[in-house]
Amino acid sequence: MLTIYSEDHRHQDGKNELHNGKMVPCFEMPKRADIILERVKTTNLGAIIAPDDFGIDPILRVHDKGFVEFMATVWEEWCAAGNDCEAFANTWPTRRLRERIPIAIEGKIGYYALAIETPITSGSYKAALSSVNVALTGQKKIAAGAHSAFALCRPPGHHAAFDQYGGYCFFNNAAIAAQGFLDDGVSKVAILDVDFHHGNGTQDIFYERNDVFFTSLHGSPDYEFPYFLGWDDETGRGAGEGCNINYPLMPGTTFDIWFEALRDAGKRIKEYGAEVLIISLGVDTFAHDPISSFKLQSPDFTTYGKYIAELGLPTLFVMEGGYAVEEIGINAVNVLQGFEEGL
Ligand code: OKP
Ligand code: ZN
Repeated sequence: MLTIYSEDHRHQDGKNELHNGKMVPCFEMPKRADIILERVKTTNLGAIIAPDDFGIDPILRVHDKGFVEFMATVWEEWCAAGNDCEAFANTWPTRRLRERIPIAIEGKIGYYALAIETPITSGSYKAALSSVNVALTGQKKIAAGAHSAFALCRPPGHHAAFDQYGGYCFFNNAAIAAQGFLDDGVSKVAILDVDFHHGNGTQDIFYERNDVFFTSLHGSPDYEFPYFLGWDDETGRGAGEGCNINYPLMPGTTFDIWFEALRDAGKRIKEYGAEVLIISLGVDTFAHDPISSFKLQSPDFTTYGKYIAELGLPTLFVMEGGYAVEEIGINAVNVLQGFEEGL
């Protein structure tokens, strides 16, 4: 399987995040991609190529223009306001406040942020653009006839909504790739999100559409981030009714329960009639992940990769989360190797 990778992910290198009341080193760190890349190499998964540059037009197909402009200028505005540290939001347009975009950057950042943990740094925008290019390069390879590709994206993307960043995500790489397939002539795309966290951003972007089917297995929002979306009564709206399926699962969920949900999701993808599949590949379902609570073991990733291949669809793997850094390469590449075994 072909891997797409860019060194530019290094430009997102936040120092700290607020976790359980303390500032701790960011879980989402450059080493995550380094370890995955190393595993791709040692397992001889296949060729590794650098991405092409697609500019911002494909991003504007799924994200708000004001939001993309904010991402491009936030660091400059943050520094111009006299700050000499990473940028965080601290105020939000919550219930009964107005959703009007303030002029001051401290207000604007709260308008566009969905959570507090993600530091915006001098290189965030550059890294986010490179991650989009990695996903789109994989998408183009598949559109040109490849059966699969691995977009080694970093930073991740599935929490990034139409006009919001957060949860370590800036632009929604998987959503941009899905729109890329549609723009290249595919009529039905499915996105299967296996990250431990609900893909609220992807759901948000396609909620009222029937050309992208979104399904996600994740820790129930009653207990886990992003807390405010991801229940099983969220099935899509308008034309999108029936094209969104969530599998909220209890903390402590083991592989047998998880895999049963995955097989149900797979069945729904087939029923939908998807022509192409995108996997939002988070491996934070691993038992030893430091911020998650599922119980998958490394061999389980191979098992489910094999099942994904049995769906018989051209498949783009888009890297999302996974914070047990030493094992992230084994777990992510196990999925890809399982997929190849299942062909
Ligand atoms: C990004 B991705 C844990 C708080 C978690 C943010 C998690 C973002 C996960 N106490 N806060 O889906 O892997
Ligand atoms: Zn996650």
